[in-house]
Amino acid sequence: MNQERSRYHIIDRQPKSEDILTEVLDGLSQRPKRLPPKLFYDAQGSLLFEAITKQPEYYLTRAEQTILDYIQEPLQALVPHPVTLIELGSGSGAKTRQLLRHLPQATTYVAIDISLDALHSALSALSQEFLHRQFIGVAADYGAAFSLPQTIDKNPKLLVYLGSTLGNFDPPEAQEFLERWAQTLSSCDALLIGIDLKKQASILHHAYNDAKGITAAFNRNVLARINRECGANFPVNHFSHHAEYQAQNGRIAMYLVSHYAHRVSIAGHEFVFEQGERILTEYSYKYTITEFQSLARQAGWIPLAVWTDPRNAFSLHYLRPFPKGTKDGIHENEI
Ligand code: SAH
Ligand code: AVI
Repeated sequence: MNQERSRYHIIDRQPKSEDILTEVLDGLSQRPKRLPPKLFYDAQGSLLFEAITKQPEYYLTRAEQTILDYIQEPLQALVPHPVTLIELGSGSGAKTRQLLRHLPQATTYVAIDISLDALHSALSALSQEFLHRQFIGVAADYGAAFSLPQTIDKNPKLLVYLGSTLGNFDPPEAQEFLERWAQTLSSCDALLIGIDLKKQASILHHAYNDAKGITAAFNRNVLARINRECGANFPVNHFSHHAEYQAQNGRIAMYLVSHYAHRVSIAGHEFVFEQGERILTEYSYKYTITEFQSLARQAGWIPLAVWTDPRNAFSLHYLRPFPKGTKDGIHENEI
């Protein structure tokens, strides 16, 4: 046990329950009511997400893993030697395992995830498989003001953000998020990011409405979590999962729909629900390759490579920050 513990180190900067309560009260005071998707990922939610990735309808994970496998050689050549991998929203670490196998030059791996349970199980497994690498976990909200641990080495960095998790931000927030990382990193560093592609609406619809109802359970679990952690009394089984593709915005929108009119109390605050009223729990934006590259450029990144799976369902992009003091990667005195 001690030996296992010593193989990785976790810095716990998880949001506190009062911060979660504040976000819940703020979100439910908006019209329409909303809850931030980061609340999905308690221990149970992380397991349910893993189960989603195994559903036949949820093509995203398999498509991205296919790409990761077939780009082993070009990726190894593009990525600096040695390199520190910094992964945002690492989840179960299944894709990290592929990356660590493909990138022997990755001497240090830093995982940043809001779910402490997911971090422990991923880092425990990875650190037992890759004995000669350094493993650090940071349990934190990467959307809040966030700094990298001071203890990480000075090697060039590869920021890794997979699963199309960027799509859970609205495009302006996504741009701001990418801008923040472009400013934090240097022009020797790089970003490897997975982005789900726009496609036929029915494929997207089924991916977020799987036949076994795992996505529905994942969606409803957020209410069970709020009941437990914020002292609320949501009648969880009286909310239905609803996910639809909103083509005009290029996004999946996921809601919880109240079956009847009722009141919910949360830590002494009361919220009225009408019959059929919806809580927005998640957007999942889809991009074309050109749309994503244009967003990334506006955020200070130069696209260097992009790969897709054989069905063109998913894209994986490799980018570098613009050198400091340049615009669009061109020195200002050259413009
Ligand atoms: N990268 C994995 C997991 C994607 S699921 C994959 O591609 O399969 C999204 C992951 O991001 C979860 O592990 C979740 O806990 C984490 N996450 C979501 N919002 C977050 C936030 N604001 N800060 C840190 N981690 C977050
Ligand atoms: C983590 N994120 C990219 C997933 C997605 O597809 O937007 C979360 C998810 N929501 C429902 N199914 C999966």
